[in-house]
Amino acid sequence: MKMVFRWFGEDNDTISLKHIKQIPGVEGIVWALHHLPAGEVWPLEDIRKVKQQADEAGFHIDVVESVNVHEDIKLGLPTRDKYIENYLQTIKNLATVGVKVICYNFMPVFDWIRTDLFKALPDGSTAMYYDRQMLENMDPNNLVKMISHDNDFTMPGWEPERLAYLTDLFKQYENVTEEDLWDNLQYFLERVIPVAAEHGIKMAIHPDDPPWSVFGLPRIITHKENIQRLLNLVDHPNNGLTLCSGSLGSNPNIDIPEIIREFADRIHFAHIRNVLVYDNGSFIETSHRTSDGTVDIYAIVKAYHEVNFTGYVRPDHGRHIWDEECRPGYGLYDRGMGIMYLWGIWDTLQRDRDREEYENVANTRKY
Ligand SMILES: [Mn+2]
Repeated sequence: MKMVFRWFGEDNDTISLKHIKQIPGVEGIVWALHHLPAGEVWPLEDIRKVKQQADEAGFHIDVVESVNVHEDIKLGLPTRDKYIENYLQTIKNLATVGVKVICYNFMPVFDWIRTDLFKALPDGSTAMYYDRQMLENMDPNNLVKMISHDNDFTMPGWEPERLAYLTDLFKQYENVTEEDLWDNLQYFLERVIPVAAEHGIKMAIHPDDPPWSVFGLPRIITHKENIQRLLNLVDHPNNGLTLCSGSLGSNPNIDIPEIIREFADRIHFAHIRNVLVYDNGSFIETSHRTSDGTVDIYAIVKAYHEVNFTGYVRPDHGRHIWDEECRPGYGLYDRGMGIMYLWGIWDTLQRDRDREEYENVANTRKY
């Protein structure tokens, strides 16, 4: 696995590249041009600027997260062709600096959803929390007010220009079914995958977070069968996944190691993190350690090791610990510890495998 770390850019992140450099084994930053609204072409000049910053710090910029998909594409409006053209141009521009993977998602209106960004855990740290009961009766406008009141950062997926039209957007989605969304995703992928492939870029869709319908909006990247359907929409190696253990893990019925084994060659990017799912279906993000949550992180890393995973991996979110002031979910400390937990499992598995192979060779020599 190739370890990478999400970085929101100069003046847009509390964490410096210098600090990221001190986390063992991190080779690249996962980045985006966060100042651009979805649908716009990413200018070469801006892309090269990030490339240069990464070069100076000794990082690659192979993975972009996210190039957001304009709502008109998800809605299947006639204007989508213009936005798809822009998307293709962004792909071409990203290819010029050697980008290899583009993470994106196809969730209507909202990206990820939480009800509390700083919920206290028993150890005194805070983490992002999703209250399932609270959301069932909630007006989406109130959630937006609450979430933006809670923090000072513009968060990916919650850009103000998008949310200002919330009521309009909901109206537009009123008659959009899951099947419509599948059709619109297929239309998008049929145009994007050939161009991405031609430019050496793998598209990696992020599962819906959480993986079920919220506020009555359709959601489709939600479980194994639908992942299979997504891969079949355009059956090409460059049509792949960002497998997020935290998103899928908030549904405890999903067998993530099984998904890893089955779709290994289509997983281009792995997000690894843990969540603790309560009996009532609400969940909170926890440390990466298996025993702290519901997701078996050990079994997940083991599955990646078994399939000889050579794709990119990042710790996804972390708790806010040691009084760190940071973007919700994106502090330095807990994600740094998460990486060391992942390396600990990986290195142990690797050492065991090396020893087994050595012993096999030694045994063969004996006879
Ligand atoms: Mn994720």
